[in-house]
Amino acid sequence: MNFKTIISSILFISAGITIYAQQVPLLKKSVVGNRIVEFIPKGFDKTKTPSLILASETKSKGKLPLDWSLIPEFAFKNNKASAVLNLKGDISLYGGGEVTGPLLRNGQSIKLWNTDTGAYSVEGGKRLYQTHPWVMGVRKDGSAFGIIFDSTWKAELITNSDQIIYNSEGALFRVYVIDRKSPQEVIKGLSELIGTIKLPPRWALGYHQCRFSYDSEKRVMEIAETFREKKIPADVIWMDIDYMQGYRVFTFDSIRFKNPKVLNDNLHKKGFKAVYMIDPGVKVDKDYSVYKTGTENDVWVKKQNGEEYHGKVWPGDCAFPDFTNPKARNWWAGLYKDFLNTGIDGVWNDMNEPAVNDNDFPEDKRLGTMPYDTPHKGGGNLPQGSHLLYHNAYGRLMVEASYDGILKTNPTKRPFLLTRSNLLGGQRYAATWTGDNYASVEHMKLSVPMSLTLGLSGQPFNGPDIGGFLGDTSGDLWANWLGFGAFMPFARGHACAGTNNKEPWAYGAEIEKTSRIALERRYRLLPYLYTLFYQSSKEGMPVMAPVFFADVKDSRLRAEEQAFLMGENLLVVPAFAKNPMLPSGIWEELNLVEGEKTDKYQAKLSIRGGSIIPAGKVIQNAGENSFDPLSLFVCLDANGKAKGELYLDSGDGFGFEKGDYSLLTFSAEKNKNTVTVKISGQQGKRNCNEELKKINVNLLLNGKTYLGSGTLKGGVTITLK
Ligand code: NBV
Repeated sequence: MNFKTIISSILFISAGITIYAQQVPLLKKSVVGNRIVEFIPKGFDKTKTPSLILASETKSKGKLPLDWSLIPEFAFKNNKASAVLNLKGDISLYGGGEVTGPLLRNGQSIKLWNTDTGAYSVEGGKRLYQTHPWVMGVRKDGSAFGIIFDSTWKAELITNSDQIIYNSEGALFRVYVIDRKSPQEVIKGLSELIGTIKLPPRWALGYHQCRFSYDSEKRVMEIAETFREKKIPADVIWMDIDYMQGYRVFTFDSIRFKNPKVLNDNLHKKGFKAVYMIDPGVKVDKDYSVYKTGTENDVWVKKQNGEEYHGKVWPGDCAFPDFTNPKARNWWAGLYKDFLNTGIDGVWNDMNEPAVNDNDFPEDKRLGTMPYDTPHKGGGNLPQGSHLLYHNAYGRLMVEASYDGILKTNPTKRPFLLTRSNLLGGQRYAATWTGDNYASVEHMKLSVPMSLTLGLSGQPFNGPDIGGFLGDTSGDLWANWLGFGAFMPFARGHACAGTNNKEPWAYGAEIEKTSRIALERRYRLLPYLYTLFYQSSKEGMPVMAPVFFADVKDSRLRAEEQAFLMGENLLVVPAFAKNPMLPSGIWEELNLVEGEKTDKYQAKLSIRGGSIIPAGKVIQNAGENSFDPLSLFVCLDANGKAKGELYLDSGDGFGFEKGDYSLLTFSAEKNKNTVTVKISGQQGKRNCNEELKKINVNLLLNGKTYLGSGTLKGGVTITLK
């Protein structure tokens, strides 16, 4: 046994005593994709550790390449399985999903036990709402690898510079290792295993306004109207729990929300969409239809003695659907029909760790959920199992059921679902936000690495509560946060009950102006953002990417976590950033709307040499026509060339799957003193000649802007003077 093996055997530390774990030999190692290897330890049993992470079962495509060096070692002791990957050389580690702390994960550890953690206070922020047993390593030369521990058992993930250690509290599991030439290729490999997001409706990329809670129809309409009066772009108003009748899910308060259909219609007339919250806990009330039908269909989680498990959440005593059971998922999906038929556009699943407020059992009073030994029924591909196995998958299974229900109700619309809890791979069903942050500069800064890490863990559609959820928000904090939050994939302002008003106009005229500018910039960039989401839905690339993606060999950039990239062509430097490490090469400042340059809160935007960024005009909601005209921002590389893409379709529905979309490739080339910009490729059947009648080109060269305009067919030629 060498030193490393001894260390990797010391995996279990209980009550201060170190117990040596038993090494477990490999049963099978096989190639299951392009430089993706599956490792199965001897003794692995699918009925003890089912996969809830992979999008589909893998197929063996042959034996390991001879040069393959990344081989995990498994161990097992006292019914607890673990795995270690020994690392060689200087490696930058990333991933782990929803985490606090730095972007660069060397020397970090997290607990994988989905937890309701206000202000990220539980266990010093090491335990959050989601589980992503995934780590990516980037070597000095820019090549990279990633590892999935395919398990949902309660666990701990340690990322030391020389070892990645995963200690679970359950049975043996499979491991997947991807080893490719760049981190981007590794992320693609990850999505080959866990799938990608579905293309969201275009409106979901607009600005979202939320509060716990806009507590009456009247207040909701006031908020919507104020956005339009003040010409601050926005797409969505959110209904938090107070719209419900006594916190009963799938009901509406009979006084304050007595006419949801009328409310939703009125919102639609103003160009808004309406998203409503649904929690998993169902009030125990024999006269409440959801509880009644749930009981009739035998869907509830039951205790070992066969009685219904009850736990306290918002409505008092609640029963919880056992989402491991296909019958329960089906029943749950069915509840969305009448609910959504009131004109609701999107759903927000909260508290689905599941958070339970009253548990009190010896090992850890703050685990905040049902007891470990609570049985779950399973069914279909899922075995019967304890809460210790299924806890981390509860939110993921809930959003699968919710997604199905939303799609079944409105089969011609793309579902929009937001979830607080999830599991690696759960991006297939829902977008996410980073839970209950605090209105502080610290949490504002933290929101960048948190979102980046989720993006590097297969969840590109994410963002924080802009402005901070808990505590009062000052105008200064709000403006700073929105100044860069406007460029995050999911952009929603939210506020906890009892805190100050946090709408863009709540802080006086100056900050209102700042907010308008920030959101106008986002809305001008919607064509680019939508294109990024399209690409992400195809290949899994993060929409918000770390700066080191711009040059994976530049070791200076590996820890940069103030600035970030939107796609790979737009650099965003938040106003708070102090001495950020920025990529070298050609980058030109991008200006989009009047007033942004003199506003101290706006993030600085730069476009990368060699790229073309498509933009629209300022619109008030994503449903308006962006393209009159289409603007192309062009920044040439050292060879005088640039290229870029624009994806467009009807913005909702599934016509794009049958070809009703257009993916345009633009290219620019400098020849002596002229630069010509033209379409160099087009995919899809959508005829966009009418939509994109006119093109304006902004050529950004050596700090100057050259303007030109023309048509889609004819292209644009600019003469440099
Ligand atoms: O439903 C109320 C809140 C919600 O606003 C927040 O975004 C969630 O993370 N919810 C948690 C319940 C508890 C809030 C203290």
